[in-house]
Amino acid sequence: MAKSDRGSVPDAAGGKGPLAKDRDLEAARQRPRGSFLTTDQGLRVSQTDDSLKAGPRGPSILEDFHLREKLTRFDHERIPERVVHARGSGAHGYFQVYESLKRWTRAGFLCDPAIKTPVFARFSTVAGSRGSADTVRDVRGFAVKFYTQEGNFDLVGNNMPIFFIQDGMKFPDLVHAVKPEPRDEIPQASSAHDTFWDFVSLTPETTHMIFWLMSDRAIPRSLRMMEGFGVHTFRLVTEDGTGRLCKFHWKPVLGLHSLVWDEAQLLTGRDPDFHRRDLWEAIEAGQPAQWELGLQIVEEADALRYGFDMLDPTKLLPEEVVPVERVGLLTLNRNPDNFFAETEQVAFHVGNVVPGIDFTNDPLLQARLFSYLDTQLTRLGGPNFAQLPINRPVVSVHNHQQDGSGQHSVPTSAAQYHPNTVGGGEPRLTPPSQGGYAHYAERVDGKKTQARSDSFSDHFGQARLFLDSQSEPERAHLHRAFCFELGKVKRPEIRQRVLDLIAKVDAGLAGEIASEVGAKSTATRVRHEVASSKSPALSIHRDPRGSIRTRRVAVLVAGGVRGAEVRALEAALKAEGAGLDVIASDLGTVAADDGPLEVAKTYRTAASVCYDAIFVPAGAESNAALLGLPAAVRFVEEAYRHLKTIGISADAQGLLAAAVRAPPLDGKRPGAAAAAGVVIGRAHGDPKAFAEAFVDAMRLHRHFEREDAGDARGDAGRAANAPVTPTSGRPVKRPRAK
Ligand code: HDD
Repeated sequence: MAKSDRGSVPDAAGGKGPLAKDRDLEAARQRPRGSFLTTDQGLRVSQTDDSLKAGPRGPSILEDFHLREKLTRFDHERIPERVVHARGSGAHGYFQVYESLKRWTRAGFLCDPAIKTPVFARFSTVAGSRGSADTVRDVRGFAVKFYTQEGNFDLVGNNMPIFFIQDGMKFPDLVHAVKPEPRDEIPQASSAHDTFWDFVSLTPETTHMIFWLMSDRAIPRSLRMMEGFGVHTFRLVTEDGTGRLCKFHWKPVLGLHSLVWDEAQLLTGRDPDFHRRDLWEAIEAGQPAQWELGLQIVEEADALRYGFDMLDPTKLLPEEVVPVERVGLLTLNRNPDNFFAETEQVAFHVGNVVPGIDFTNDPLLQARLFSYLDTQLTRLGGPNFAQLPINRPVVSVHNHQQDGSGQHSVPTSAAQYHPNTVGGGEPRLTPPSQGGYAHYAERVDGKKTQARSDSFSDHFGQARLFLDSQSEPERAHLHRAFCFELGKVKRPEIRQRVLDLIAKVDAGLAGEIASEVGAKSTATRVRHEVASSKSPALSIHRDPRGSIRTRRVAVLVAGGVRGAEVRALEAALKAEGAGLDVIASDLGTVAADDGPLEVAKTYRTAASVCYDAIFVPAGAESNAALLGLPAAVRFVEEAYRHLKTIGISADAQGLLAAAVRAPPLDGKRPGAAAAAGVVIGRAHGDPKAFAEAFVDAMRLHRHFEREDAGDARGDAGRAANAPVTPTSGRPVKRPRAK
C-alpha cells in the first residue's frame, strides 16, 4: 500500500483543522526544511556533539536547550511493551477476495474481487518480552488489520486453531502462570517452568492446547510457513440479516513447515531475530509472503451438531467434517518504514468489525472485546491511539470524542454532542440499510449465572484427535517436548499431575514420558476417557513434498573449489525461487578452479541453523582445507542432525565422516542418496544432474528417517554419532501422516 493510498485523514470533526483557515501558517509549515537537523521546535542546530559548557573543560550549562531536549526525548523513548505478544514483526500488504461472498456476508471488502484492501499484519510470540528470541516454543500471534472502505476490520488470531482456556476471566491467571516467575523473572519466553505447568495441571481445559504447544506447530520454520486461525467462532451476516457461524483460517502458500527443537534452541543464540529477519528479507527480495483466507461456514442451527459446542474456543472444527473454503489471498509485500511507528504502535482489537461480520457468545471472545481497547490506554498513552498513522482507518472519522492525551486533530465543530442543531446535525447517523453497523439480532434469554455450559465439558477428546492425527516423527517430537518441558519442572507433584492429564488423552504416551520426568505411569489408574479418531489436516506432514521457494542453501567452500558446481546449483535454485550463500573463511572472494566466487559469509558469522540445506562442492584442495576447519565440520554435523538436505561431493567424504559416522561414499551413483537426504556429487560429474537431485531432496524439507537412528529419548547429540544407513536411488519419502 503506497502511503498516498491511505489518503489524508481528517481530524475528528471531519475538517482539515485550523490550518485550512490560516493559509499563511499552512504555507509556512510546508516550507521545505530539507534535511537540516532541527530541534522539535524547528530551530536549526549548529552543534549536536558537544554540550554548552563554561569553557572547554568547564561544567555543562543548564541553558543548553538542545542538550536537554535531546536527553528528555531519549529518556522517554520506551513505551510499555504489550502485556502479551510483546515480541512481534509486521508487514504491509493487501487482501483480495477471489469472488463475491455476498451469499454469506455483506462486508464490502469480501463482496468485490476488484477491491484490493490494504492490510498491516503483525506476527508475534506470546510469552517473551520485546527483545526475546523468535524461535522459542510458543504460540504465534497472527493479527491482520484490514483498512476497508467501511472502517478497520481486525482479525486477531493465532497460529493454532484453539486456545488454552474457555473463559476470558482466566486469561490473567494463564498469563501470570506462563510469564517469568514473579520472584526471579526466570525463565524468559518459555513455558518450561513450574508455575505454567502448575496452572495446566489444575486446569484440564488447557489439555488440548497443550498438545498443540508441545507439537512442531510451536516452532515454525518461518512466519511465512505457518497457518493462522481466528480461533473463535465468528458470525457472518448477509444483507438480509441472515447469520451463519464462521471459522477463519489462513493457509500459507509456501506450506506448513517447522524447525526441529535442537535447531530452534541453537537459533535463539545464533540468530534471535530469525523469524523477523526471514520475513523482512523475503519481502525485501521481492518474494511476498502469502496466505489464502479460508472459511468454514456452519448454519446457526448446527452449533452443537459436531459433538462439541462451537462457542467453546478449546475446540476445532475438523476440516474433514466441514471443508475450509479458500476465498481470497493475503499478500504481504512491503516492510514497515519504521518499526516503532508501525509494528510497535499498531493497536489491534477483536472488536474492530465491519458490517457483515459479527460476534458469537464464546465467553473468551466476549472478554477480549473489553481487553484490547483497554490495554492500549496504558500502552499507547491515552485514548487517541487510533489517530496514529498505522491505526487510522482509510475512511474519514467523524464523531464527538474529544480531548485526552495525544489529541492530534483539532476539532472545529461547535457541537461535540448528538443530537445537535448547532453543528447542522452533523455528523449524521447511517441507517443499516445504507451501511451503518447494526448488531446481529441474536435472541438471548437466560438467568444470570457464573456456570460453565455442560457442552464445554470434554477436555480430552480433541487432544486425542490431534495426537492420533500426527505422523510418527511429529508424535515423537511431541513426546520429547513433554519430556523437555516437564523435565524443567522442579516440583514432582506438578509433574505427576500433568502426567495424569496426559494419561487421560493417551495412557501409552503418558507411560513413555513417565520415567524420564520422574513420575509414575498412571496407565493403570486412569481410564481412557476418549476414543481415537483422525483428522489428517492436523498434521504438518500431510503434504510432504513442497515448493522450496525462498529457501537458502549454504555452500561450504575454500580455495580450489569447483566453480561450475556452485553455479549449476545456483541456477537450479534460482529457477525454484530459492538461493544460496557461499561460505568461506574470509569475506571478499574465494578462488574457484575457474575464477573468483563472491563470498557472502564466513564460518565465523554463518551457521547451519540459519540455512535449509548445505552443499559441499567438489575440489580436492578445497575439501582438504574444510576438513581442517572445525566450524565447517560443525556445519555438516548440525545440518545432518537437523535432518536437512546435504549435497556433498564424493571427494568430501572425509568431511562427512568427521561430522557424522558415515559409510564410505565410493561407488555410489551421482545423485544417489548416501542416507536419507544426503545426496552425493561425483568429482567431475555432471553438475546439472546433481543440482536437480539436490533440489528434489530439498522438496522434502527434512529427512526424518535420519532421526530414527538416535535421539529416541531427546538426546540431540546422539543422532549425529549414530551410523548413517545408506540408501540408494532418489531421496527417501518422508512418512506421511497416519
Ligand atoms: Fe489476545 C494481544 C491473539 C485471547 C488480551 N492477542 C494479542 C495479540 C494477538 C492475540 C495476536 C497481539 C496483537 C498485536 O500484534 O498487537 N488473544 C489472541 C487470541 C486469543 C487471545 C487468538 C484467543 C483466542 N487475549 C485473549 C484474551 C484476552 C486477551 C482472552 C483478555 C481477556 N491480547 C490481549 C491483550 C493484548 C493481546 C492484553 C496485549 C497487547 C494488545 O492486546 O494489544 O489485550
